[in-house]
Amino acid sequence: MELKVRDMSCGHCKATIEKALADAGYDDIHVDLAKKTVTVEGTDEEAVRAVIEAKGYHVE
Ligand SMILES: [Cu+2]
Repeated sequence: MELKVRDMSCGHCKATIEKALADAGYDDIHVDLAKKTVTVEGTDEEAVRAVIEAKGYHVE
């Protein structure tokens, strides 16, 4: 799935979100800072959203 996370702005944001999702057991994580998107394997959008929002970011 692909989620829009507009408040990612730099490599630190990218690393934080990648690590949080990896720690939560997700694979194939791709963060695109230019497009402000997070792509990850899986179908439970609410669960992925919770992981990202726990780090202080906002998923649209
Ligand atoms: Cu940042």
